[in-house]
Amino acid sequence: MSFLHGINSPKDLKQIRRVDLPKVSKEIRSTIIEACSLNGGHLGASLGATDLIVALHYVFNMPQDKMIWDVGHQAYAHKALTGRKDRLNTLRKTNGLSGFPKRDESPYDTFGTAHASTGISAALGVKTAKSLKGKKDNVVVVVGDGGLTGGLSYEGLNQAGHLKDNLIVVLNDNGMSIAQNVGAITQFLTKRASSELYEKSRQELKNLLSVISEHGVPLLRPIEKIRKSLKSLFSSGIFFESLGFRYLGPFDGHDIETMVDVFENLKHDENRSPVLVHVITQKGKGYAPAENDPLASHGVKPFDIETGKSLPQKKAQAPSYTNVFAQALIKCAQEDQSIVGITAAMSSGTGIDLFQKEFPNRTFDVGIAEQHATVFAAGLATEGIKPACAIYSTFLQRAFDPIIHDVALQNLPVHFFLDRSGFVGDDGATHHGVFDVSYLRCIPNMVIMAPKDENELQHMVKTSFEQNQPTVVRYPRGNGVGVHMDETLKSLPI
Ligand SMILES: Cc1ncc(C[n+]2csc(CCOP(=O)(O)OP(=O)(O)O)c2C)c(N)n1
Repeated sequence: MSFLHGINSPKDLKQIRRVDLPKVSKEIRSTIIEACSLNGGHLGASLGATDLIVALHYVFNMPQDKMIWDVGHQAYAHKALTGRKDRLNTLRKTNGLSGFPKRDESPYDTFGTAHASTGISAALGVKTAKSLKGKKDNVVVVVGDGGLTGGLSYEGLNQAGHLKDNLIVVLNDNGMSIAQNVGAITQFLTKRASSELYEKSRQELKNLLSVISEHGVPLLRPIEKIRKSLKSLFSSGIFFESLGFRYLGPFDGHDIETMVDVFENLKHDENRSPVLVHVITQKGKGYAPAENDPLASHGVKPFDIETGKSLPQKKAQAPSYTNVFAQALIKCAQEDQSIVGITAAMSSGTGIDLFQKEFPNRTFDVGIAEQHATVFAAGLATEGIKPACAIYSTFLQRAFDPIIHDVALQNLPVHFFLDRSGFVGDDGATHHGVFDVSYLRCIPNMVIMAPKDENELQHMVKTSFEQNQPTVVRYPRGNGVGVHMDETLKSLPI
């Protein structure tokens, strides 16, 4: 019997017995796998978030209650449960479903997303608007641990802790961004590190206790109190609690029954403070090839369901622009020790992973933080370091002010390499790199280059590092045109 067949809106989902919800998840996963096997897409994140999405839609009353997805690449199950299951196989196709939430696609898509770390701010806006109108509807935002590396998330948390409205933030923590997540906050979230510390302190306390009891001092109760506060000190909860949030978790994000209980409690919550629900999920959950290779499963090309292997593509006649950039960067860095590579959580997409293999100590993955990457690079440049900031054209939009204020006005030689300039295809409007020429040309002191082919790209990489001022090289997604590649890099006249 198919459960999903009869679900045309979240109302239908609510008719299903709780114990059967895992079966619904399983069916949704099969639909997602099938859709991605045809069109490609964000497979791993969507499979990982499916149980969470089923629990959220089971409890809350969408679309009156509101649900917002940070990035939104993980929301395929949300699309399946909100009347779009039969169109999932059109995902990312012309006239098909968008790969991200989109307001004009469905009343259940509260807010359009795709660029990371906007979710908390948007949800806080929606929640505040509801309160201004005297409405008590719930507003839930789901943000990944990757999305939490972006500074905008903290601007949202900061105001939410201040406004004290009962916004529900669900942290979907799978330890991954596209690649392994990086940064101090990520380590803080990783319970392993904190529990080691906690265990050590607990052991020391136990030793102390045995010494004290030998002397017959009845100190058991105060010491138990210290033990409890130690536990909270070493849990990731303290971070959010100090920002004015209540912290619940961490919960198993694949245990639907528990999540339903947690969300039921929060649904009628009259507390005047925001809450963070921490759930631990596994990227690619339920599909072995995706579980085994979560990095590759983040964004997949059409594949064979049985093996998980990509379907054979037409053999490329020329190297990709990404690869040509990476090889040229490596060549330049072999000659010039001052060159470093910077990526904002896109090491494989930008080719910085190849640079990292050669120069691990000269590579910086700053997290999903393009704005920070730009100012960090400007700081490096003041000390004579030559930063190569490899960022997709669409994501550099976020760094518009730092490019002007921190880089260009100080005429600092920061070198931007904009992959995915121009149209990008399947990811759609939010990802097209079509604004960079307009938003960069108006900025003083910038040299902007666009190669006509892959050979010219490699020379432009060298040329960039010879300029004592900011430079940008923009190049498209995909493969070059197949021209002869010069062995030696040369300087081009500006
Ligand atoms: C501003 C911005 N930079 C880069 C990206 C590319 N990107 C898409 S998803 C993703 C990782 C998101 O990690 P997380 O939020 O933890 O979600 P997960 O895929 O692990 O579920 C990145 C870096 C983006 N969407 N937005």
